[in-house]
Amino acid sequence: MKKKLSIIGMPMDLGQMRRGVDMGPSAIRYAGINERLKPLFSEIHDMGDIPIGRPEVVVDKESNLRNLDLVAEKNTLLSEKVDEAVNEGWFPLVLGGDHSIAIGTLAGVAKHYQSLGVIWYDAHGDLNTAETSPSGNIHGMPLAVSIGLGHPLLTNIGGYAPKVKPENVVIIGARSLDEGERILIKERGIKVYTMHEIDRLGMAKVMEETIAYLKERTDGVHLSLDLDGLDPSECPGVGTPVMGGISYRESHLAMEMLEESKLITSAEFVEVNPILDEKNKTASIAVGLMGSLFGEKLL
Ligand code: 6HN
Ligand code: MN
Ligand code: MN
Ligand code: MN
Repeated sequence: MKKKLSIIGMPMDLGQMRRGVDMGPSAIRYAGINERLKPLFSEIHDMGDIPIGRPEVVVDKESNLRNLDLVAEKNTLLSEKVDEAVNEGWFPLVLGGDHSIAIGTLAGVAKHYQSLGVIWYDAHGDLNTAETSPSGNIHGMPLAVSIGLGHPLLTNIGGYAPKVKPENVVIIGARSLDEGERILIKERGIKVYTMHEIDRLGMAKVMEETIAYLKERTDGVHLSLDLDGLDPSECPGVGTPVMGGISYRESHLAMEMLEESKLITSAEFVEVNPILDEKNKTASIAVGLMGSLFGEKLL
């Protein structure tokens, strides 16, 4: 892990329809991110939030994508901030916002690596395109966009595509996949640990395999952690909850193993929606997981 941390808030809710996820960065800050991570870094810069404003919802006529232009525009701003942080030697930690923000984070990060890996910790695949999406919501598409599939306004952010090779992606926690996503996973050889494999192998084995797999083929790994990857009984503050998820304990172990591996070079925590949460529980879990990811030790 790098010694200097740059926190970038991305209060964007334009990639889906439920209000409140724009308050995610505030909820995570309120849960004590700075205090918790302070002992783990030599320096922390909270860069504040990317300005999103309160724009009107516009569905793109041609593609049927909700807020296409705005999601592209705001993600471009994010990608520039992330790029700058990496250039200056800071570890970028982005706070969402809905998962469409991964488009901007990855656009800012990927150009710094020959062969970036991605861990997509999520109940969903986020591998839809305009053609396969059941909702038109861009938060269901960022992983597809990052492997170069989707609207050019999104895939070309930062002026290059794709950001990641499909074989450099590992999805962990999947339990809700749309038909088009299943096809894509098979066609492109994306590695997926569904809840079935997590139950069967245990999280320790899943992480051992993931780490060995990525170590062999990547020179940096981005962690994109959607809080809906965890079970809604523990993380109720998310817009698209799916029962039967990863536990807090398993997630904590996963983060500790990632820390030991020293593989992770950037991260984002997304989909925290304090309006749907109970006493800021989901944001608090996010901060706890960050503690483990960045090397917090009990003894
Ligand atoms: N997320 N597969 C569904 C869709 O609308 O494409 C749900 C996506 C959820 C996205 O949670 O980041
Ligand atoms: Mn997601
Ligand atoms: Mn999800
Ligand atoms: Mn532990």
